[in-house]
Amino acid sequence: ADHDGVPSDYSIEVNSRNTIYSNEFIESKYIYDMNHCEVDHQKKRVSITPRKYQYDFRTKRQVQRTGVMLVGWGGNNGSTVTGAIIANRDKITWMRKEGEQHANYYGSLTQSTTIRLGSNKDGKEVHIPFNTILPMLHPNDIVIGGWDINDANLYDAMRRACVFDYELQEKLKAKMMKMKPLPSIYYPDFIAANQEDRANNLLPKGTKQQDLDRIRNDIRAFKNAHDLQQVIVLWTANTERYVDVRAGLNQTADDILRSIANNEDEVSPSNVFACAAILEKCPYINGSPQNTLVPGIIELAEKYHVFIGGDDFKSGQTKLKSVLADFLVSAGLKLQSIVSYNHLGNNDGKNLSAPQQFRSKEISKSNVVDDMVGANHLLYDKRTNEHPDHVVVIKYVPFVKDSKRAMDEYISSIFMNGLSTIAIHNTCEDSLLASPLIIDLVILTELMTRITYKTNDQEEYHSFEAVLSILSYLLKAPMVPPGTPVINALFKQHRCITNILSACAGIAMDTDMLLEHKTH
Ligand code: NAI
Ligand code: DG6
Repeated sequence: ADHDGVPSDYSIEVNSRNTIYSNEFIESKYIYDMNHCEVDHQKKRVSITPRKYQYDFRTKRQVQRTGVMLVGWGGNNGSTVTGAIIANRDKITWMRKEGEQHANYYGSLTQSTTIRLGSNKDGKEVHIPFNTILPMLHPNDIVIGGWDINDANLYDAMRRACVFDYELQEKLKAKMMKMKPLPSIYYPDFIAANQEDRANNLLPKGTKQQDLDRIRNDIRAFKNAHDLQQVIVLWTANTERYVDVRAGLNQTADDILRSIANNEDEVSPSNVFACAAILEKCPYINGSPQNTLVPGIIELAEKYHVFIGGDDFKSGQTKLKSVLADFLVSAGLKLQSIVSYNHLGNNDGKNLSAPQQFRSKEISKSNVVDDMVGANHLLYDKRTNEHPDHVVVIKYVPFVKDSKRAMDEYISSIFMNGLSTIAIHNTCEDSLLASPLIIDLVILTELMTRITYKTNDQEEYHSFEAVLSILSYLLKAPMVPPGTPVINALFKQHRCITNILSACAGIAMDTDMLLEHKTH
């Protein structure tokens, strides 16, 4: 074999003056090379000045005892990720017509992918499991809890989801029956009216300020009950409609807290959850498309030095789109039209059958090729803001349940104005795609809370920006710190994660040049 694969229980050690290990930290020095460019349109010249920046990274080695509180715990994603973690932790096996099945973490970047480190003395490529590059939380150790407006216990929720095989459901029954979501916040105006009959597990009627205080209390109680060092709050509840964004309502941290105190109608449940998490110094991740993380909440997170991330898990169709569009445009083919159809029959599909909730999803699904198109002015005329037609259709078809159908057509202009049409059909359990992303979001967010950096001119170590753009790979409409570029192309997003983690570990990052095999 040309590869030397390293098992998950190996640790890595970097032999370099630039990496120092102590009991508490892994410290690395990293030189970041960047080209500063000046474009002089009059002289028709680009002048480039390569510059070097030194970063000192410091990663705490001790993984924190971490819990995740899912908003929408009793939903398809919530019950699927919970059952999967228990099944993996308890090494559950089950039978179906194809034979015995074993629990796994397929689809998880941190658990089921590898990173190429380099070559050994025989010239064999050495790959390590992703989760060995730096100390990382193991999914089996994540403590799960959360809220749902529906009172089903997690066993009933899992049965309702129709995702797992019957025998697996029965083997999970004893543990999942005992898990019950906490009562939650329900402001009917924000999710589809067709969800009303689900809302039977609600906080006592009160003001939005009382809701905020109760959610904060729940977070504290969960942290204490499980003796946790870190709690991450993650929204996997129904897609809400967009909230208005305007001065006085939610443009600043003071605005949003005042709006909650004033019981403003335009404050959504997810706004309240995000504020509660931040005020409790817990990272908040938005797995749905709505614009929860309004400027005021971003400012609040910055003020409290708490990480936030979003929006909307990037699971199947969009993940492929962010590869295919990148492939086409990078190949010099002019992508002209993308039409994406979905039909699905789960509760998410039912909620999205209402226009305002569909609109939130349509926005997050539609912007995912902008960076690739924007980066190629040879194909797309900047002056006319030329871009491909892009249409997204979602239909609710109850019979197919969680087994979502995704059909896409991509049409590109090719050499000498020929046309190339690519059609794709994917059938897949939606929750089996989203659940590993929830796991990765928790693991990477926990890791980021242990990493600090300083540059040459800084005395103190700092955390990364509050908006965790490193999570972009996992999200359809990645949030980035205000004024910074959004990257949707999947492999750029992937390299961003592996390169930052390599820098923190003090490892030379994989440039894919393989010069050692191309030179004498
Ligand atoms: P689901 O409808 O099965 O689950 C959502 C749960 O949230 C329900 O149990 C509902 O009762 C609960 N809920 C609604 N409002 C709530 C509130 N204010 N507080 C607490 N609980 C509340 O949906 P599913 O399939 O689990 O998806 C969850 C979210 O993730 C949706 O917004 C969906 O658009 C998003 N998503 C899903 C992806 C997937 O592949 N499954 C991918 C990308 C995003
Ligand atoms: C139908 O589009 C329902 C949605 O919630 C999607 O299933 C979900 O956003 C996943 O979309 P994608 O494009 O990442 O597969």
